[in-house]
Amino acid sequence: MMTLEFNVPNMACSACATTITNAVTSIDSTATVDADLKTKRVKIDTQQPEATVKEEIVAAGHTVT
Ligand SMILES: [Cu+2]
Repeated sequence: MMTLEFNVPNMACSACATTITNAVTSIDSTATVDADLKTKRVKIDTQQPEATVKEEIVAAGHTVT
């Protein structure tokens, strides 16, 4: 298990956070996602590699920086 941290600047509301959470858990059902709407940061505990998780969030329509 590894903790990743991403900036997702266009994450605006809890629906965005849910979209991101669902995207991540679709590739890793054991992942935990902690999205902070104020700081636009998403913390993810996952076994998937960083690039894979990033791709999945981008595919869900969000920009990752
Ligand atoms: Cu939203």
